[in-house]
Amino acid sequence: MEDTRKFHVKFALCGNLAVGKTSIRRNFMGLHFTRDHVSTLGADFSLKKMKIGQDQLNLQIWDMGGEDEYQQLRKKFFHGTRGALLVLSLVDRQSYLDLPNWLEELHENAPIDRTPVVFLGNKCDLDNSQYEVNRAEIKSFIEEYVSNHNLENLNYKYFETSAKDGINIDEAFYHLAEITLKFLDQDISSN
Ligand SMILES: Nc1nc2c(ncn2[C@@H]2O[C@H](COP(=O)(O)OP(=O)(O)OP(=O)(O)O)[C@@H](O)[C@H]2O)c(=O)[nH]1
Ligand SMILES: [Mg+2]
Repeated sequence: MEDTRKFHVKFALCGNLAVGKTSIRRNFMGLHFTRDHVSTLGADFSLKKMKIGQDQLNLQIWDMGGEDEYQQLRKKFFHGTRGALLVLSLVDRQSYLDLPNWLEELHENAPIDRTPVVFLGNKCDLDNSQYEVNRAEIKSFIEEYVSNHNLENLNYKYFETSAKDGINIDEAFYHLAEITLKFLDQDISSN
């Protein structure tokens, strides 16, 4: 039988204030949902082991505070990020409009051609009538970004999630972990 390979991998959860980053991390960690918004000060992190095929990923999940005033501080926390979960809230149009700023900030600190990103449209449990952004525009924004920057091999994907009801959270982390592992494999074979 093949030996289990172990990798230490850093993921970043980013996106505007109150889109649900901490709630998503908590759901992934098996913790209960809270209605209160306790804004993350600077950044916070969780550790979780994940099995992908034969491999074990020891994930460090960095959850960035969304406040503008933390931008300088976030730089430190982004360092060494191997994959990102970029979160918007479906009921907050500004969080969609600000996606380019987050991508710019991420890619100033992690190489654009080697850092896979998954996009999460969070709060999908809320009624459609409250949505301020639709799936088609999010998808076309992502497609355009991928094509403008030649990122087809990074397999960027969009998930609609609910941290409240636990919809698509595990799936999004699993997808990101799989893609990240491909790049880790390439790093090993090129060394
Ligand atoms: N209905 C619904 N509410 C959510 C969901 N996820 C988060 N919330 C609520 O949205 C608010 C903000 O959630 P947080 O997880 O603290 O957001 P955050 O992105 O970590 O915010 P900052 O740390 O301030 O940047 C809280 O009141 C949560 O209860 C969701 O999937 N559905
Ligand atoms: Mg938070």
